[in-house]
Amino acid sequence: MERFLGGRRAALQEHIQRRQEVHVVMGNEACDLDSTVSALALAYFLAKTSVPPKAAFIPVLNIPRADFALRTETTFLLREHSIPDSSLIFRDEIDLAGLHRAGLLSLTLVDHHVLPSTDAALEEAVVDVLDHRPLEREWAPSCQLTVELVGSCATLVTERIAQGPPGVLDRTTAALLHGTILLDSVNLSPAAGKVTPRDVLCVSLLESRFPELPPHDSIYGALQAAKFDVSGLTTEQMLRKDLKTVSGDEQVLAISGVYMDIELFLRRPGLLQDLETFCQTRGYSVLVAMTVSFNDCYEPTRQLAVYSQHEALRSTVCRALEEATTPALHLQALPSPWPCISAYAQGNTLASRKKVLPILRAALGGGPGTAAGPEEEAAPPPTPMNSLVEESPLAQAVPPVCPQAVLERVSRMAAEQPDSDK
Ligand SMILES: [Mn+2]
Repeated sequence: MERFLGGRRAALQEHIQRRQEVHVVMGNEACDLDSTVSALALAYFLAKTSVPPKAAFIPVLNIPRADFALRTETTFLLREHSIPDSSLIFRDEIDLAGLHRAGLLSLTLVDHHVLPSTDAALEEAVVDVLDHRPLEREWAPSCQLTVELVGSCATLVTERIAQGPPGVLDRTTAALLHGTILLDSVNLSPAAGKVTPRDVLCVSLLESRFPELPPHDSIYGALQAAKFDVSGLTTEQMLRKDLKTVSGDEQVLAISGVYMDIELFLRRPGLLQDLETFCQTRGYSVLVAMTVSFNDCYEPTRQLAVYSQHEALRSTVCRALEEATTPALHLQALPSPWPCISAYAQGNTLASRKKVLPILRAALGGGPGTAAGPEEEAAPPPTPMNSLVEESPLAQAVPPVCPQAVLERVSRMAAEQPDSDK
């Protein structure tokens, strides 16, 4: 696998130059671990088994390279298996529309089967679909369809590989698929309601071929921890990882979920400059950082930092938060080292971002009618995960230092939230 990926860029160039077929395997725009691993593993399998192998099989990560650092569980797992970022090909590094116009493109979709309208032209190039969500649209009979409601698309890829000739699966591919199925199925926990017998079977199959694969709890705990590990991110990346905006009549306010204690956040080197640049380049008048961290008893703590260069606007937003009654946030002012940042401990730890958003919207003068405005959340959130700041399966998850406690809680939460992200 490592060698295969390392050679993709050269193979792509060569095929373009010689006007030979380029067969792209691509996941969805959220580009979560499942989409990434499914694309890598299936492209590898197709390259190994296609006869004659005249097409270049190219796995494509369906995000710009600049967003990859935010997929911390993916960067973690690939790093564990010595796959460098440099051998990955991202959406902004390949001209799919151009390849298609030149008649060179075949497309296999994994982990989704509805292309966004901006990619509608690529539909004609689709030859194969592997997805694990309910079929939403028809495809031409010439297109191979594998749409099965299992816990992870990686399960369908594993099954495809298992049905193929023996000896194709290598240790790295197996480990990537194994970790992905465990993460998506909430560690095969029936209580979480994600796992199916086929996911379990694929995990056993991978383990029977590679008995040295790590125990479920350790790999699941490590991936779950990596998902929320922002220690390697810049302030800008941290703010972008889990970002939503609300628009008032004239102002745009951003609210970011930040997974660290507010005191540490406020003391980040270069914070003010980073906040100013972040808001200026994106046109935000106010930025609210909702930090989520955990105490020794694994209870979540929520804190708020309100930043704005416009003092009157910051005061307006702060007052709205302080005086909110539906719900009351029970804010307590915290010392802030910066005059343009107001900081609070949020006594009402149950008030997730979903509850705080309407308060902020009202403060900006936007009526309830703007709630579903197209300007809000027009782009998919950069990180495909159940945010800790939302009411999600992980909303009250413990920090993943204690795998048992995590598993137990996550399973319980996930079971209560059947509509969480895939
Ligand atoms: Mn998936």
